[in-house]
Amino acid sequence: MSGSQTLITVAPTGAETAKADAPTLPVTLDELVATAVAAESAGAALVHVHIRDADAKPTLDPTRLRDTVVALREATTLVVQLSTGGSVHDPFEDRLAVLDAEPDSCSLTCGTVNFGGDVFLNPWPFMVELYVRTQERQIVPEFELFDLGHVTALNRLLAKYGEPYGGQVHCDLVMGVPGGMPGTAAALVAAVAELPAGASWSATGVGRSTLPVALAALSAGGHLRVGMEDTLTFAPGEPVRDNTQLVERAATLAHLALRPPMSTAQARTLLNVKDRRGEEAA
Ligand code: KMH
Ligand code: ZN
Repeated sequence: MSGSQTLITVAPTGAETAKADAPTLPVTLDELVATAVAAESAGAALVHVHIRDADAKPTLDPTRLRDTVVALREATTLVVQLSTGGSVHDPFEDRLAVLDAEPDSCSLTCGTVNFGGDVFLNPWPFMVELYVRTQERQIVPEFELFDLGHVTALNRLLAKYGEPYGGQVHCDLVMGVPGGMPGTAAALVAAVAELPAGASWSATGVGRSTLPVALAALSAGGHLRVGMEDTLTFAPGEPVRDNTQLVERAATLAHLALRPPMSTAQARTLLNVKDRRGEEAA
């Protein structure tokens, strides 16, 4: 599936880090839009979005989500992907309602996983409900795979409920979460071997597994996800400056691999996202 170019996803915020602990974490809409603009210039083609409330706490507020999608579409040509994972504390109904904001894409995690001292809940009935809604709403799901068993659940989902909207199965291996699969080349190869034929995939290494996972992904034909949702340390003892620094490093790696960053137009074609640009005013 490799293709000749690399889709770089930026995941700028996440739900776990406090602004006080990472001052350049984008938590306001203005900060998020500025981050997205810079990320697009640096080579990103997709933005994976978590938002914060007025107190910089994670939220799935429907109005804020919709405003965020509109603002990102106005300021960039990035594929806009909303997180349906939210934080480990978000109720299922709120996570399902994320689709009302009409993003191009949404995350869909294929199973429950221990998440440090918490549990990230994704039971089968929730997965099914979310998947069917993506098909009805014509939103491209990105299947988040935190563990090898999640790949099994993905294959089961596709077998029972058919292909995703757009027809392209696109996955992200989220590796190195305390409780999920390790961020190693061996784990990446094992997971990729079980993906459905023709699937495209990126990989994310959390924390210190960022670089090993990125290098393994490039060598195995995969795409890259980077950002402050996953990585706050650029090198031992050196905090990440900002999201742009991580996207620039990913772009450099992609160029070194002779698989340069994909444009946003190419990403839209790869994922077959519905063109919703221009619909916002309604
Ligand atoms: N914040 C994690 C509990 C997703 O965005 O879909 C879930 C997460 C996955 O980040
Ligand atoms: Zn996320």
